[in-house]
Amino acid sequence: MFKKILIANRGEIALRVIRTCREMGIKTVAVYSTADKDSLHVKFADEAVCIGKPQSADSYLNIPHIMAAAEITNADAVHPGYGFLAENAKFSQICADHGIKFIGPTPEMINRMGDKISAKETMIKAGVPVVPGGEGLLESIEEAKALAKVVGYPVILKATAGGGGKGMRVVWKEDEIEKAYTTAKVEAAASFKNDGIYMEKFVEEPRHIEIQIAGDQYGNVCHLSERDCSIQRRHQKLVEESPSPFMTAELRQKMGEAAIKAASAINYESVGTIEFLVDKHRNFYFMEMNTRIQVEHCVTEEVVSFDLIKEQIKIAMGEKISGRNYEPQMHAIECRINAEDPYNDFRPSPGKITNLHTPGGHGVRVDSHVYAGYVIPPYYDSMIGKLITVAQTRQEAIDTMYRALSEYVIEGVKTTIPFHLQLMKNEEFRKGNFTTKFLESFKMK
Ligand code: MV4
Repeated sequence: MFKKILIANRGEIALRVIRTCREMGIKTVAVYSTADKDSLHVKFADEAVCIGKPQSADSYLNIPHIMAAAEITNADAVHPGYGFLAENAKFSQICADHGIKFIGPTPEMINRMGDKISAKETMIKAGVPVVPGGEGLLESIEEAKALAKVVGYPVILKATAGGGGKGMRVVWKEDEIEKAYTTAKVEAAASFKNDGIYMEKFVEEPRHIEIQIAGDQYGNVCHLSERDCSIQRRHQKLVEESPSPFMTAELRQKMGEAAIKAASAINYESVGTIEFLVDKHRNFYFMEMNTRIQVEHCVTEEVVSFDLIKEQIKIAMGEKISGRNYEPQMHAIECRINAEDPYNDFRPSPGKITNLHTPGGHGVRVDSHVYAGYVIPPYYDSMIGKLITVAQTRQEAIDTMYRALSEYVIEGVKTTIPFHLQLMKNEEFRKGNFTTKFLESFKMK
């Protein structure tokens, strides 16, 4: 049993973890940068330790400072949240070396999935569908040209150390490949200190559908259905929902089975997500595995009535999972409320929240760390919170979302609320007719 958990994160996810710890009777330690001294996670935790200056590298990414905070407070375990150190194999290893349980996967599991070529090889061996393409790293422009002829244009070049969209190049015809190969390699080297790239067939206008899974220390793995995350802008998700409007019982069965195979292949322990690309014919392909709790975990919680943070902590304590899969019983939608100006290319808008009114009522959940008078620091991501609605049907969840967005008052900073209000009234969105390209043509009125 954990008596005390240190939360190596900030913002809404730190608060989210503290809330579950409270319910489980586990004491909490917050860590914070000097920019976050007035944050709610500091006030809500049982103890709080300042770990450095505002820049993430000096605080939330500073492993020695976080380990020192864990040791002086005598924490049994560390919850990394998402972002920051959540998928840092070195941090997971250092926690283990210090006898502090990292609430997440082992360093080996993080590394297996962190390198995209290695992840893809693992999936092929496990019988999980992957996008057709080359096996392993590209060694030369000539090899890239020859391979593209076999795979067929369009193709996509991806960084093996990448993920989340960085360092990718789509190539439509042979005369573009030389430049794409060179720029992808340079970008990969600059972003990841690893210039390895590989090739896949480019899947046009896909949907992004991911399967939530959980695995315990005894080899049991289950899935908790899907989330549709196709509403993204420059690889930033803005809206997520479950179930996916594109899902069928048959596809869920197949994708769920594939996700379980994927996680079982690495004996995955903790909660995690298998991301898939789904084409218009409902062919699906493994894209990446996220070895962490995700921002959008709440929509799954709402449709399967499950506290994923509690499950994650119980798994880390060595408890067994039930082993059965979970189907959506409701429909949930999440809108990310960011301090960004949707009328101005979603430009960040940090600053003081001068007035705040949070929506409520039937079917409404708000996960947020802000309050009236709170200053959103410019150093971290711009998320103010997440608004989640749940209802028996998608139409009702959308209508509740529109109503809740209309009640939300955030003054002092620009927010994404006007964008979400317009999206909830968009006919194609309401019909469930969208792919990852949807927002490219969406215009604010
Ligand atoms: C792709 C693809 C099409 N074909 N791979 C984007 C993030 C990274 N995880 C992989 N991504 C993509 N990989 C093949 N073979 C299209 C994307 C993609 C994308 C995927 C999910 C959600 C939004 C996206 C936006 C642009 C491109």
